[in-house]
Amino acid sequence: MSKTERTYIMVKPDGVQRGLVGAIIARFEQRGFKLIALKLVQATTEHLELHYADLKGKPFFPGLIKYMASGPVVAMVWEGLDAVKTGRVMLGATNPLASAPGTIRGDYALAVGRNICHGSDAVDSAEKEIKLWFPEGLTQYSHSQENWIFE
Ligand code: IDP
Ligand code: MG
Repeated sequence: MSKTERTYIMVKPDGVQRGLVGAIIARFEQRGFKLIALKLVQATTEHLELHYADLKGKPFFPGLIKYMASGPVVAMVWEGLDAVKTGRVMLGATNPLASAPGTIRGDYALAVGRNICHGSDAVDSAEKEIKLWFPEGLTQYSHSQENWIFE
């Protein structure tokens, strides 16, 4: 766990279509995380198959890839203390019906196959996902609120 831990967060096509991009960004900003990268991308099937390589073979895999390619996604990198685990807590459980109210999925979604937002599940998968979605690299800047967010 470090102040500069990074996680890959992605608003899925349903989150974009439902106008939830701003609400999701606001939650990470307000929590104190630093925005490191952000872009709107129409991902290819090949790219999504790499992103979800661990799930290849699951019965829902073809539907998942089709869903994720059905419109643009918003790809983001957020940095801060325990960003990966905290990002997952903010997202809620994979199945929105099991996600606590107050979480992103628990507030905005109902179906596991339309759960509006992705978040890395471990530091090593975050590193892989950040490289996959941002091969161009990330922007460096200092965050003026840092001394108010951390001791
Ligand atoms: P996660 O997104 O919470 O990490 P994963 O198990 O990595 O969950 O699954 C990736 C995505 O695949 C989920 O967010 C969800 O959109 C989809 N998914 C997972 N399980 C199912 C299922 O049983 N039916 C349909 N889609 C599923
Ligand atoms: Mg996952």
